[in-house]
Amino acid sequence: MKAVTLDGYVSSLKNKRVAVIGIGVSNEPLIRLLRDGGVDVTARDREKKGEELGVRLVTGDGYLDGIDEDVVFRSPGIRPDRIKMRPDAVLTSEMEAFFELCPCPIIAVTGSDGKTTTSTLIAKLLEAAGKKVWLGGNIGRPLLADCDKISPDDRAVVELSSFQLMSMRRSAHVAVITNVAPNHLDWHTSMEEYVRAKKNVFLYQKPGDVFVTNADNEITRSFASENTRLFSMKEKQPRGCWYDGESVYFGDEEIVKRRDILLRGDHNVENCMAAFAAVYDTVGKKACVDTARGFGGVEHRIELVRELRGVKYYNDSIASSPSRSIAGLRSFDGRVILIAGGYDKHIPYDVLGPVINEKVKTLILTGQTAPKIKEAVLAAPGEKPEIVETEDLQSAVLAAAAGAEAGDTVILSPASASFDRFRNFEERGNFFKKIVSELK
Ligand code: UMA
Repeated sequence: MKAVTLDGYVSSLKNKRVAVIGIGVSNEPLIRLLRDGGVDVTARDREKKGEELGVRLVTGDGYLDGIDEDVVFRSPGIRPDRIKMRPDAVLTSEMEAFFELCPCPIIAVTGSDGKTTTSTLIAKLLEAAGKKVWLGGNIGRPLLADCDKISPDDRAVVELSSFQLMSMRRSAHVAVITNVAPNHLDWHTSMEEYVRAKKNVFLYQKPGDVFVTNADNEITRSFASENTRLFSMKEKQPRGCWYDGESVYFGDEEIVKRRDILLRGDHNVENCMAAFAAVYDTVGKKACVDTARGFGGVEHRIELVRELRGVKYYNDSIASSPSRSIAGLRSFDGRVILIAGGYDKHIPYDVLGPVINEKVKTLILTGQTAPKIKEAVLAAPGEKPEIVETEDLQSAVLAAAAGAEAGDTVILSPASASFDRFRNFEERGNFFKKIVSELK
């Protein structure tokens, strides 16, 4: 048991003045918790918001001015170096407090790609082995306010972003880094800073803790020490997970055949290996096999929506950039019917052209980027798909369904953001699923 309970922690802040910067998903429950615990809280945000919270507010321009509180909680999206506070004040965050207070072992997953799928897989594996699991973090659910409901025998699985990790000085009991590639370089000052943030997930581990990472990724491989559990698509790992082209192994033991993994694509074999390597000793082979067979994926990520008259419909609404759609298309063997197009972020589409020509037999376009995608396809070498231009997503789905035959795959993988017509990729994915479910 941890010495400090949630109540004890909140009480310890009662004789202090606390600032919470950023009134968003992570911090709202924190603000309520502190408020209800009688702590003197000021909430700050660049936007005018938070009136309903009933705490002192500093919002709009100047929200970062005059921070003289004793303890300052930072939202993930706000860089620590933008917060000018007293030298003796403490800078922390909802996630850092969670690491301090969580009474059960924490399994943390970070990486540039695959975090959400890997965290979800780990949660499913632990559940399959009978554990009560608390899944949260960057995946969208803050867990601090739940600390008093968590028992020492449970497991917390948290997805962590580099924004959260940047200021962390505690590591997880089991830390997983799926891979590292350039990302968020508009927020981090350099690639080096981004990499350094990621390393915090294992840097402060204690003896007996476990670190899992990708042997095939040059950057993460350089983090490995003797005890690291590596996973690899390419070479045998005596103390980790590996793939021989047919099956996934943990050391010498075969865990599951590729054809029994329901998730599609090599990147998902990697995600499975990362998850197995993290918890194989706790969950055993059966939980791995059952989870691989039963887990169809996280919503909106190459998610199988329905099979109708032999046609499979997949929702890959998360794919808001060409690279993400390329990964989606590559995960299918044959040529598919692709629905693409959306909000124009002014990114180049030329990389997508050759992959569409290789993997797509009918291309159904809709949205602002439709002309750019068409241009990229026409300019690229290879056999061109049939191109159909439609008014909106609904007509795109109907056109796809009308042209599809048994054995075909229809996938929404827009290679574009959703903001031309939807609030976010979830709303777009849900709309797609609704139309697909209504097909007669
Ligand atoms: N804000 C400011 N100034 C800033 C930035 C933000 O005042 O410079 C304010 C915003 O107006 C907002 C509040 O801070 O009202 C909180 O915003 P936030 O974006 O920092 O964070 P949360 O709403 O708490 O959401 C965060 C994660 N967002 C970011 O890291 C940007 C969520 O991940 C996460 O689900 C949530 O915590 C869970 O607790 C989202 C994300 O995009 C999905 N993550 C990035 C990614 O996965 O690539 C890192």
